[in-house]
Amino acid sequence: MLPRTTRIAIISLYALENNGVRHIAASLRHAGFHVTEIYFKDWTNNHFPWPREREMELLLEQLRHRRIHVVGISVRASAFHRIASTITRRIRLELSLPVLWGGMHPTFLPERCIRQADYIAMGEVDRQVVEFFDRMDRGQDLSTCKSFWVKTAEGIHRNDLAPLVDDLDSLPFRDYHSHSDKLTIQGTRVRKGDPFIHNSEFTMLASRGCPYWKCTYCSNTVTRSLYDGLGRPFRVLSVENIVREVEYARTQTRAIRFVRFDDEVFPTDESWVEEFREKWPSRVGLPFEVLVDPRMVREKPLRMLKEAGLRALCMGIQATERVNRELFNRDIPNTRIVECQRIFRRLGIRSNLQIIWDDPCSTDHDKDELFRLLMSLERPFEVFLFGLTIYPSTHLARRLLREGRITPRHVEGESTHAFEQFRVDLDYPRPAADRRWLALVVLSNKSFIPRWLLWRLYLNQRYRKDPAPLLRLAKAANLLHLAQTGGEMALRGEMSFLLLKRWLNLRSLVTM
Ligand code: B12
Repeated sequence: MLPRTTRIAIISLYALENNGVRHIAASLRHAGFHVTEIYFKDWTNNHFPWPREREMELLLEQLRHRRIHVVGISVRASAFHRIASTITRRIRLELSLPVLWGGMHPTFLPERCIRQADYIAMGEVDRQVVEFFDRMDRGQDLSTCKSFWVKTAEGIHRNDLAPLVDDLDSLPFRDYHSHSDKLTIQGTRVRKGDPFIHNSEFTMLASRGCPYWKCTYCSNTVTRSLYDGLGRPFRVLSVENIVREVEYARTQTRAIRFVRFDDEVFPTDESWVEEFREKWPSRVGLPFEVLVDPRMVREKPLRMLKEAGLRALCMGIQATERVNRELFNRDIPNTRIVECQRIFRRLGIRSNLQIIWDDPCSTDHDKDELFRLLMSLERPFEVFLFGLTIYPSTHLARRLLREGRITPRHVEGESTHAFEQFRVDLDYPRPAADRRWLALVVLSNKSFIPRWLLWRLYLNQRYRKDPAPLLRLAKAANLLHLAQTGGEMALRGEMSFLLLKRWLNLRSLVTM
């Protein structure tokens, strides 16, 4: 291997787990580069405080102390645009280092991002990033690197995207061992070592992309058109590779109690699932959780996954039939949701049903229908409410802007909605009618409240004028339910300081 002289730092903003940073760092280390991963602050539910001056100083000190030559920043979510710009300015001003941005946000808005950074990486760049730094290391021309935009004195070089990596197994595992080259900056401290590996929860992906990719609010509508003709939109890792990654991670820690697969949708191809059922229990043996889509829920693969240790899943209902079809481009009848929940109950898999709230299209009638749909589902189930966040360049953003229903200020990047109401909380200011619906939806899944009582609350005209008492009831029920869930996790040995810190935000309690 060639001796490399370029010393690289990659910064993760407010995410200790950041897959993107971990993959990029692993690929570069694999090619012989010296890479420092810097985890700059962590996320907490609905609260992303602006970096303190001391945190900025610590970051700059570390870059100086480690004699870094070039800094990469992972700008995964658009809401981080301003924070990333501020950090970039400080690095360039105080250290005169070039800065490279990568992640979903520069992929969505390259023209805007290249104004701030010296270089941007578009889309997935596991292989191209090695070529980019290889050229930099040899002092060669960067301006023709595929998937990269490069700012030079002559102007901006905008290169086409390289094809997607088809064989995900060919990529190195995310690195969980280079402890001295991993730092976390939070408050007044710099901690060495991997900040996530000692957590009870291990997160990973079994795939990249999405087989549906048409839901208007999602990043996949953007990446799909960018990668048109450049590879399959949905790629799945082999079961063997997944199992090996967990085995490798467990050589670094004994803390892992369960695994959460963060895929857009977990693979359900039957032969793949069958192999998973054979290998996971004997070689990993940990409970795991996945995300599914109502269009792919079938009893047979789910039964096999249950046998392998699947204990809970998340499924996006998003909205009722009309809104799903007309606003989100999801053709999913309500009867399908009812059927899915029946399957989950038959198999004894805990279901977390996700709903998008605060969309500009749902009428009183739609909310009524949503409540009725939830009331018709077999209990128990969880309801996870998310506030609609409008990501730039998505089909939804473009349509709502075109129709004049939103202004550019409502689009993430300008807006930081994902920081404030990503998960809906009951105290957020909303019109009275909406607060009543929200309270009813939050109450709908609480098994300790009988359904007849819920119908009486629903029919009571008083709450239409003044939903405050209903909201108080919903808050109390939610708190009780959260305590119950937290207690169960503690009993299973899964509660960690990190999870508490992320989710126990008393100013904005998550609704479940
Ligand atoms: C899993 C996931 C999460 C997990 C992360 C788990 C983990 N271990 O990383 C969790 C639940 C923690 C999470 C949190 C959030 N997420 Co999220 N998440 C995803 C999801 C589904 C996959 C991300 C992923 O791991 N991809 C696989 C990796 C390998 O790809 P990647 O991150 O894109 O990285 C590649 C390239 O982008 C690039 N790259 C990335 N960083 C860098 C840096 C440099 C220097 C370079 C050169 C290249 C580079 O190279 C990488 C390898 O090819 C995406 C959707 C998607 N398809 O991307 C949403 C997504 C990224 N999330 C999103 C959002 C909004 C958030 C939150 C803000 C939500 C919230 N309020 O809590 C937080 C932000 C947390 C944070 N501080 O970053 C949005 C962002 C949209 C936007 N424009 O803002 C997305 C796109 C989903 C969507 N709705 O469309 N998320």
